[in-house]
Amino acid sequence: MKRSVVLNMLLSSQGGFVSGEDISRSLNISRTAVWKYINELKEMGYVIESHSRTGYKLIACPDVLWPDEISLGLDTSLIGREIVHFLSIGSTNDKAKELANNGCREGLIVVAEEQTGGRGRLGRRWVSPQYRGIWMSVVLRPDIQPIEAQKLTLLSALAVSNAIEDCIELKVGIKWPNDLVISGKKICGILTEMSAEVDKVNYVIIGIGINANISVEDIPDELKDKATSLAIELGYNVDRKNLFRHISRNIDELYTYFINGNQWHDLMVEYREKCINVGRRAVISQGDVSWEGMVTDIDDDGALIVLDGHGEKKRIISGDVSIRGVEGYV
Ligand code: BT5
Repeated sequence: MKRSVVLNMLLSSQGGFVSGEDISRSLNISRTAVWKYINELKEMGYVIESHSRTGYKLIACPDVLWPDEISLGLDTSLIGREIVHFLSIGSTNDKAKELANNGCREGLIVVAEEQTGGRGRLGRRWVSPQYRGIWMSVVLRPDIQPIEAQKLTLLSALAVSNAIEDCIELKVGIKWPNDLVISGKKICGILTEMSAEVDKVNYVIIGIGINANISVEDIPDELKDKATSLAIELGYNVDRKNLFRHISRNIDELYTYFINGNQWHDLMVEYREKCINVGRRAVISQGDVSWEGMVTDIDDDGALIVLDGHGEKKRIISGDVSIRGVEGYV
């Protein structure tokens, strides 16, 4: 997209001026078209100084995940080759589903600054305040059996935890199957939804919610003891654009590894290392029934192996099961 190229030229000049002439020549567009793109960028929140003789200088970028900017340098093969952005939306998963039903390409990402109807599993609410997090959904079209789709949740949890660790110096743990935690509190949730026939997956939507720059005041009281954000843990705000690119790259890497038929077992070895549940007691809840046990392992299908009170091994598959620590969230 030409506007993105104009932005890239301004960003690359690192605070220097870029002449309208240079932009118009490199893009093969008129000076009026250059002016139009500059104005659009200004409307998007970019602060640009214009001088009739020297040209344009970028002074500041808005903290908004505009596709024009977050796609720059995104060298992925599949994930995020197309990005659809909203300042506010009900749920990015719902939008992604709609686009997938209309035949969008694999790897498309829907990202929003705010969700007014963000969803967790089983219809739970997902708090998604504006400009504070990364609320995104990825459309995948894997050639797998529906039963295998659960692997994509595990794969995504691993990819996103690696992406966060690429960007900040904190260890991220995985609370089986789909929560990412720092210091025993949740910083990210993943919601996998699928459209499938008996033996064929039409598409899978991976919805990812990351509390990047959420402040303590943004967290509802009832969640304060189990939710946190990267900014709260670090004491400063993170660069959401950089984090978004790392997430896309890490999912791209693990997903292409997976669909190319590589060793799933190797991913599970890594997942197990990051999983905070193994070796701990936990309360397993399924509908109205809850029981306590010792988590001993996760098998290669991603099922939790739990020793119940009678010393009997139970294999727990996610879905409608939730798990918490004996004394709290973890
Ligand atoms: C999840 O569900 O953790 C999946 C969350 C997925 C959210 C993403 S955002 C982009 C995409 N679009 C959507 O509409 N959804 C996805 P679950 O394991 O059911 O956890 C939900 C529970 O987490 C809630 O019942 C709260 O207790 C808690 N919660 C809600 N908002 C939270 C937040 N921002 N941070 C931490 N915990 C939260």
